[in-house]
Amino acid sequence: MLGIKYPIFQGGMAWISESSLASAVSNAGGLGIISCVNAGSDVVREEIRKCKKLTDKPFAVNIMLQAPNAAEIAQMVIDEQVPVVTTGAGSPSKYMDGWLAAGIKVIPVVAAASLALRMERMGAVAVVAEGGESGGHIGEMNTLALVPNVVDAVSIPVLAAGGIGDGRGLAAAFMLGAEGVQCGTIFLGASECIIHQTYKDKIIAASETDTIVTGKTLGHPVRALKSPFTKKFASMEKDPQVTPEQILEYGSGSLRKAVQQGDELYGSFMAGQSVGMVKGIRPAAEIISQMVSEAEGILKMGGSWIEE
Ligand code: TUI
Repeated sequence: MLGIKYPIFQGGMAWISESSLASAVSNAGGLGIISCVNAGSDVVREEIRKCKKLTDKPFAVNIMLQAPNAAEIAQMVIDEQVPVVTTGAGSPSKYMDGWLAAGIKVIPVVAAASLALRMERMGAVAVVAEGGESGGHIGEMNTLALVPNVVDAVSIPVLAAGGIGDGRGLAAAFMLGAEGVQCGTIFLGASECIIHQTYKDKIIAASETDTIVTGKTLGHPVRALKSPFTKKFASMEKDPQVTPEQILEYGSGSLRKAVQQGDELYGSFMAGQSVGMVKGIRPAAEIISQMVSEAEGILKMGGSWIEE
């Protein structure tokens, strides 16, 4: 459907996934995805053009629907003839008709089966079912229970996301009825990923229990590495003297501080629970080829679970 070799998407990560990472993933046979949260549409347009120079393979643009400039980006992807758009953090219904008319393949990220069904009816070609193991903004459901429910609700392909960082996760996703996966955290360890060295060091050092979800009281749960920032954020959420506006103000710009400055005090180092699987820095192509060969090995052994 997309003209990619392996059913592995690199999740759109705000401030992080730009042309360098996206083109590396696409060149390696996956689907690289450029994020738009970080910038005005002109900057994203430049990233799209750079990506087209760096790869002749398909790639996508991710639109975070809560971003203030989502409408502007929604038009820009039409102008730039981006072949595939993924969306997150809401329903893209108001942009769907325009994208479909422009021939764009739309793949919304959903956190519940009900939205997946609405998206299929609106013309989505696939959905990413993202569980709460993921980093960044998350829903309520976890991957193991979410994916089969989404698979049952729709007849378009489903990609599983959340907690998947190696070939075992890819094989498990197939067992749940998914046709592919989307991974974010594992690509934080890609050589082509532009995050600050401090961010990389923290990701490599972290184990699976080192993330925390904050923002539930604001209706915007976000998973990130435990840090001075998340500690302060969580304590503000518990303090009746502190208003939601003050908390939002404290959080504003925190991801950028982590990505660009490696700010250990005020940075939000977003990461999913698969962070324990990131053991070092290696090219995106190696991450993908290892994931594929590991999954193939597991799937070939599949019959051994059944008695003759
Ligand atoms: O969007 C994400 N993950 C993100 S976006 C982001 S940007 C950011 N966030 C906080 C601070 C600074 C920057 C970081 N991580 N994932 C996709 C996703 N979508 N997860 C959950 C959902 C979702 C939730 C509810 C999708 C649809 C939805 O439905 C709402 C509706 O209208 O039914």
